[in-house]
Amino acid sequence: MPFAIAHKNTHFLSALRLENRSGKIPLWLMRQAGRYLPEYRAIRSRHSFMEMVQTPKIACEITTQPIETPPQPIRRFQFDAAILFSDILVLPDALGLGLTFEEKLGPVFKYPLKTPLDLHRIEQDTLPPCLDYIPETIELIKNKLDVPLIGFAGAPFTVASYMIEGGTSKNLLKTKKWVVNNPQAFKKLMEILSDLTIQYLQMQINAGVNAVQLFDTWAGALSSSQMKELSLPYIEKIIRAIEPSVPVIFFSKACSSFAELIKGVNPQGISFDINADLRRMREDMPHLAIQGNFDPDILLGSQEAIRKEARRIVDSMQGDPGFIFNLGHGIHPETPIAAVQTLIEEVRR
Ligand code: 1CP
Repeated sequence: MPFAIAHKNTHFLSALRLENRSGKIPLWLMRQAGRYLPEYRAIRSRHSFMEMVQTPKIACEITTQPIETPPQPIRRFQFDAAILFSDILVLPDALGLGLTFEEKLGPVFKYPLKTPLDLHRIEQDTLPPCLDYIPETIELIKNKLDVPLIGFAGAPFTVASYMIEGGTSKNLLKTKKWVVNNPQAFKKLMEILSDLTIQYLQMQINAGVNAVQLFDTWAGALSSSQMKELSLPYIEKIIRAIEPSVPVIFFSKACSSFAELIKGVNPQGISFDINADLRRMREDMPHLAIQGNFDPDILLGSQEAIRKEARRIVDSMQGDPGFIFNLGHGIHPETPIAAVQTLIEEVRR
């Protein structure tokens, strides 16, 4: 296996290679550096989200949780990996779509792709230099961190859906209209995005990330034949380009439904949504790392409920050399710190 380990904490990277025999289950949480943390909210009250992401010192501080500043999760919770503080939508922002994050609305693009005629606006062979803050941030982080750093990008379909919808959408109907009425133009969009995503991830790898996660949150909006024809080939292209240098973990809220298809494009690991029975998934995919899949809603419940569900997942994957504990989706901003503490304690027991 080509992936080098240069950290004191090796559990996460060895689990990705299915070689974790330490008895310790590696653990990190999607959105672990986000809004549930009071210190995140304190910084956020002084800056816009994009300012935070685009200022390497701030993005580094949020990712690495330095020991000098009071409670920060890597130190407080001892996660086994950190994830770059950024967003899947910074790539379309760099392509000129004008991203802001608005209270209650979430991400909003000022210049969405309204029709296939807009494709010419984003067509380019190389990454815009305005993304240079990303490697700068990663280099700062790497100097501070003693756990592996995860880089990431959105998968082309999920990123395209935001570019077409102009922001968050319940049913992705504008996107589905493109898919149905203009499949050729949609493929063109996926081609542009997959080529740029490969460059974007390679830039992160060159700057020092140790693994990458590809987020295809909304893939479940596609039928399986649409997934096969319009999305999967581009995911496969990205994985093939990236895997020789670092492992790729694929995440979607639809991983349970598309498990067989995703397995077929050979990511090193799959991060499962809450619906998956991980032990069954392990029987179906003995050679992939499996990450997941604690229901983040349960973190809003009682301590006993949290302990019980954590125990159930840990018991079902006990001794598995390729298991990484995570949530089935990002942590809710309302999650109490004590709930995260309880979850981690129970997994570590
Ligand atoms: O207002 C704020 O403070 C912004 C909140 C926030 C944060 C903390 C957003 C806006 N993005 C992030 C960070 C983020 N986003 C990370 C890195 C940090 C970490 O994990 O700790 C990552 C990996 C993401 C990825 C992301 N962004 C996804 C894929 C994962 C997922 O949660 O499904 C998606 C869909 C986005 C879009 C996005 N960005 C922000 C929000 C609130 C959303 C979701 C909007 C929606 O539901 O449509």
